[in-house]
Amino acid sequence: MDYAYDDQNIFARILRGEIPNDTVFENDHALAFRDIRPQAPVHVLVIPKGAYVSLDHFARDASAAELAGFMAAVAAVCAMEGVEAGFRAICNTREHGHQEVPHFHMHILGGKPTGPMLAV
Ligand code: DGP
Repeated sequence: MDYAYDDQNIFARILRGEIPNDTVFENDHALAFRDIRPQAPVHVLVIPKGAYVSLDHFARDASAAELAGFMAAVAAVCAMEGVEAGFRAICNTREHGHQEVPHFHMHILGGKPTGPMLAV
């Protein structure tokens, strides 16, 4: 699999500080910020700072420190955002997964029941 990375994608530009974002949490390897089109009271995107296009790319090529840093950011967001009642984590991937932004991101959605897993 060739994971060609477009460094002009919107999240790459956010990471470079070219576009503002509503940051929730940041560490050495990940950034978490509010989705611009929230679909739940809590809708946070967690992204790695490295150039990874998708979950499978990140899972294959990220270092142990990057993997740990990303998961630490997920834990921090969940602790900060009051999702004790539960949440949904989504990683849309490529065409069949309806991925719009080609930089790996995990949606954390919560603050209300999120419905059945898929509506196709
Ligand atoms: P998807 O690639 O389909 O998993 O979703 C991309 C999400 O990114 C979508 O929910 C909207 C969000 N988004 C797109 N552009 C921006 C932006 O400039 N800022 C923020 N905060 N979110 C964005």
